[in-house]
Amino acid sequence: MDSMNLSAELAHEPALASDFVLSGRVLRPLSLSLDQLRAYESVLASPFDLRCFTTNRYIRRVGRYRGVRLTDLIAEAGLRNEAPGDFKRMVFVAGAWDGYAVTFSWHELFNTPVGEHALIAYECDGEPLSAEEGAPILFSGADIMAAPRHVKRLARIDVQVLRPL
Ligand SMILES: Nc1nc2c(c(=O)[nH]1)N[C@H]1C(S)=C(S)[C@@H](COP(=O)(O)O)O[C@H]1N2
Ligand SMILES: [Mo]
Repeated sequence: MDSMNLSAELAHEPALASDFVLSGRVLRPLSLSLDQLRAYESVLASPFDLRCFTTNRYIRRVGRYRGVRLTDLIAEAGLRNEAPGDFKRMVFVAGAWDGYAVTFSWHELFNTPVGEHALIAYECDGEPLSAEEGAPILFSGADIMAAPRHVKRLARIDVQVLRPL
């Protein structure tokens, strides 16, 4: 599915659903509620400054998110490599209910320190985050600018294999 379709489809979802799915080029698609997410092994992120990439406006200091590593969920779903080397062109498109989306690549997640710090967060400073507050939030704690990937109300992670040139 391309990102335009992703936005159109998600924009019609009823308000404040908090389940998200991991689907696309996987063996076992996952659909998880916030409660199910809480049952996984979790990690604690470091506080960070949130600054808007587009406007350069400082937004706020964000506390310590707790969440599940994206790589753990990908491992559970299992990647579907149909041809040798497919994973080298594999991307993870993470979209929210409002159509906002960011990408990760397979190499970035599994072959750089980014993967260790890419979390799907459901708690901040020990307090549960509600859907109204943005949960689940996909957050990339190893991004080096104060405008990290930070997707509120994550709805879907779609695993795609890009065409070679
Ligand atoms: N779902 C979703 N997540 C999003 C956005 C958005 O529009 N939708 N905007 C991003 C941008 S551009 C910024 S700067 C921050 C804003 O965070 P705030 O809404 O808590 O101020 O969230 C990011 N996450
Ligand atoms: Mo932003």
